[in-house]
Amino acid sequence: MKTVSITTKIAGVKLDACIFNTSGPADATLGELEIIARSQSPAITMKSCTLAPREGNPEPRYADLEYGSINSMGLPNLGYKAYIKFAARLKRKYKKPTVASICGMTLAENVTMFKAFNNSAVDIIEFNPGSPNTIGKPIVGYDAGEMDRLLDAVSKVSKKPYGVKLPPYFDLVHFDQIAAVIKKYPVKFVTCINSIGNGLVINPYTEQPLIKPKGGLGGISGKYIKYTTLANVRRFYELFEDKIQVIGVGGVYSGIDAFELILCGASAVQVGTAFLQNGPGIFERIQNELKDFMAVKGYKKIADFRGKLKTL
Ligand code: RRO
Repeated sequence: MKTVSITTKIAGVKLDACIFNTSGPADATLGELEIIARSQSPAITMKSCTLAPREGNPEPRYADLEYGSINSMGLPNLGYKAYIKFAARLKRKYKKPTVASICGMTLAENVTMFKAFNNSAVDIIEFNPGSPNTIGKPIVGYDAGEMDRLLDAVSKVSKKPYGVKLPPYFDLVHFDQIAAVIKKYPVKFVTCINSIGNGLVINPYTEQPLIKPKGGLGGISGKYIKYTTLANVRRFYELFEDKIQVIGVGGVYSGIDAFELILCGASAVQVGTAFLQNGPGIFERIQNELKDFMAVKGYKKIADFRGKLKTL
């Protein structure tokens, strides 16, 4: 077993394992981030941040479902300055790479935050134009023109390696359009996928939705979305010809789920709902399951099978 390695590199930053936490679940406060720091997650990804602190949407705004979750958190976060401080502290104490997630409300806000993170302990920036839950705001990642404008602006100021967390795409033309925009800029990776936006879960007994914001509409995550994750990872891996890395997230509960994403081309895998539902031990469990499955297959490192999905 010792001969199996699951180390990886994202944007040039070495990770001791290829399974880590995604931005969003239980990563908005220093206490929550320290729980991730003490787990086997090889990096610490922080909640998407905005210029000013935000309370987020009214509660209830999250519900566990049989096979995943629905959320309309509405970006509750402490404001970017808090995450600059947390990153320095976490780095000193735990020596793990930190990932900041930036989700500004306007182009100017995004530019301000990218500039500020240049002078921080953060190792990697994940730009998040894919949130489905900001009331009154469209999902920016579905507008190729707006993506172009934003990437142009942030690329001009960012000195840290950065990637983009994408919403899920469903139409092959949209993959082509977004990939063409991303290729124009020094984007190091894409993270596929954010939750599938604007699902509705209702309780037939109470005749009410499960969550309050937007009449019950929210992002769907967990096992429901794994096949959309696989398709998005695969398509972007092919379109980027491995020149821009892909991180897979969405529906990963086991080592075999992670294996499948890597087989489709992912260089690393993030865990969201499964972390919320199972606690921080999930990272070690998935890593061990992945190593066990690789040993069965005779693979010694993720490069042995990454992207090598066979054809029929
Ligand atoms: O905070 C949220 O409501 C949220 C965000 Br920023 C996101 O990117 N994805 C999501 O499912 N929820």
